[in-house]
Amino acid sequence: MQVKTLDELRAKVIEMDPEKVAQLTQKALGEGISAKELLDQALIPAMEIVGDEYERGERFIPEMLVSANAMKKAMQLLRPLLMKSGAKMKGEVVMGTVEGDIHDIGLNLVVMMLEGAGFVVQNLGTDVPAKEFVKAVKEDEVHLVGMSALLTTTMLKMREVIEALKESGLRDKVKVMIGGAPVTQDYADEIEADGYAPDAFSAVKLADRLSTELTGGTVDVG
Ligand code: B1M
Repeated sequence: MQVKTLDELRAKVIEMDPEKVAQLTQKALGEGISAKELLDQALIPAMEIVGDEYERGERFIPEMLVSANAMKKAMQLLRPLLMKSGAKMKGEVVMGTVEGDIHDIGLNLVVMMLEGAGFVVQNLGTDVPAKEFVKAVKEDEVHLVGMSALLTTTMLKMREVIEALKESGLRDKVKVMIGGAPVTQDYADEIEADGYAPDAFSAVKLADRLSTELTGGTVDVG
């Protein structure tokens, strides 16, 4: 039964049917399927298939967008579950998708998970230039800077953000974590980021580790 619902849900994201996606997400939750299972076994694999179809020329950008919106509908329903937590505030994170890049589904998922885990998150959104990250770190008691990139061209902007933090004398004040489909641990090492996470769940573990390294544990967040 559960497998059937997950199969249907995956299919409806691919078939660009946001209403049905919302209905099936509700149904799946009613069947006791967890938010993590929904993401890992239906929603994220569906977006991978959508991307593969686009790459093969079988799908156009507007269609990719409708599938993305279907996924967002599901995420609205998952949001309260992913954010349910009695955790204490662990630190402040500034998050954004780097300049030139408008992909925000992964970014928003990481934001929701971090908030659910007890971090205060300032979400700068998409297409964020280096100077905006620097401004946010300057203006607030920020502990972590999180950057997302989905394009091989825009991931290069992550290095610029780290360089801009160095030039502003802020690099040692924060830990920098990066992620997104084309990003790897090797790339994180190369640009001297403090960590890389392949998915939203490991992003929380990474943020916990980096935050503890920086602050020694729980901090007061204004
Ligand atoms: Co775009 N797109 N897209 N797209 N798109 C990809 C990324 C692509 C791989 C598709 C393909 O060709 N197979 C390809 C990139 C190729 C490359 O660079 N190697 C591509 C392209 C080419 C483009 C355009 C250039 C197309 C064009 O205009 N010719 C264009 C670029 C626009 C721009 O940004 N300037 C474009 C546009 C779009 C849409 C607007 C139509 C839409 C985005 C809608 C939106 O986000 N609001 C879109 C979509 C939907 C995709 C795919 C299909 C799905 C992305 C997604 O949401 N995945 C994507 C194919 C793919 O990724 N397989 C594709 C689901 C999401 C949950 O995963 O974002 O990877 P992801 O996030 C994960 C992890 O990566 C990680 O955790 C998340 C959850 O597990 N993570 C982090 C992410 N950030 C993290 C940060 C962390 C830690 C972990 O710490 C800070």
